[in-house]
Amino acid sequence: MLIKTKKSSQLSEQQVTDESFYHSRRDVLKQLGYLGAGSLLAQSASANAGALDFFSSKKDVLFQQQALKFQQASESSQILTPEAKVTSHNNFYEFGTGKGDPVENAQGFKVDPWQLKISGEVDKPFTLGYDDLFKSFPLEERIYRLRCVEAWSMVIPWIGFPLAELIKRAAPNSRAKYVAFETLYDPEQMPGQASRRIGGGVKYPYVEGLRIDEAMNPLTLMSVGLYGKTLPAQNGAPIRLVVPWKYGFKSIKSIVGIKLVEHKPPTTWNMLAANEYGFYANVNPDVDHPRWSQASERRLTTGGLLARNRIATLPFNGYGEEVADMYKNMDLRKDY
Ligand SMILES: Nc1nc2c(c(=O)[nH]1)N[C@H]1C(S)=C(S)[C@@H](COP(=O)(O)O)O[C@H]1N2
Ligand SMILES: [Mo]
Repeated sequence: MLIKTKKSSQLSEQQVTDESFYHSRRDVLKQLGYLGAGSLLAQSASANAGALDFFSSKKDVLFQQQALKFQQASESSQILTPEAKVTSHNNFYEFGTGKGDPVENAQGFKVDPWQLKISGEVDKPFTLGYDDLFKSFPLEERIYRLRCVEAWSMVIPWIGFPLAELIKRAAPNSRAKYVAFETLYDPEQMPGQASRRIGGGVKYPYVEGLRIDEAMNPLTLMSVGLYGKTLPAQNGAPIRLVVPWKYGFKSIKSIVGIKLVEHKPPTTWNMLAANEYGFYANVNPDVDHPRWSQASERRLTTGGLLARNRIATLPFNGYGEEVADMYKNMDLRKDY
């Protein structure tokens, strides 16, 4: 699948390190004896592993190891989180608040038939059925970092289409200033909606919102799949939002309603704790959560030691080049 617009922050499949490639490089390094306890950083280093053969003297080998570390440092933001992790470590409170609850409780979730209704301040409202979700707009693959407000993050290969395409088709009118999203409400299928205890006290249905320019930004994706397959239920099947420069809670799952509206819509986490979760929720290492720091994050990569990979959090989750302009007249400490 093609990535249409490629900026520095948009990764292509060739640029990232997938799980099997990671392991094969690891084996090469191991054979060469470079995988001692002190050289963990070199584990994922380098398409140039073969080039190590050319370094004969001890000094040159050390130099090369140093170079590999640099390469690892710049590559660490690009290692794909393994599929098994992406689909088993989830936040989807409709299916329970534990990270392992959604994969367990969402297995029987019925997504076909589905109805996604686009309405509100538009000239051409429409509804998409299950099959329409996959064939109405050209699908593309986007590899994005997902930064949860809880300070962990993943790198996920999504499949989807720009939200802008869907909105354009609805022909918004001049009153359309915000976009309001709503998750399915079905307590019979979603145990978290039937029980305050299981659902963490959240008011359902889960709702989210974006300003219209944020919704129209080319990075904003409607996702129908990941790792080359349709979305697993626990990741928000059959269709969810992905806004890579914002905290993960903005990326609302299992959407049934998209409404263009004139006024800023209510959003679930903001309603629950306005002092902790703002409407904008742009990833920002300089604005701490009242109960923890947002300066760094735990990147979920592979199992083992790297699973505890602590890295610096970047403003706008590293997508500033594409999105910072939208906020140039705002105080992001106030509008967190
Ligand atoms: N409807 C709904 N959408 C949701 C959530 C939720 O609980 N319910 N959790 C959010 C949070 S906090 C995060 S971090 C992401 C996690 O997406 P993932 O499980 O696919 O990684 O989904 C977001 N979307
Ligand atoms: Mo999150």
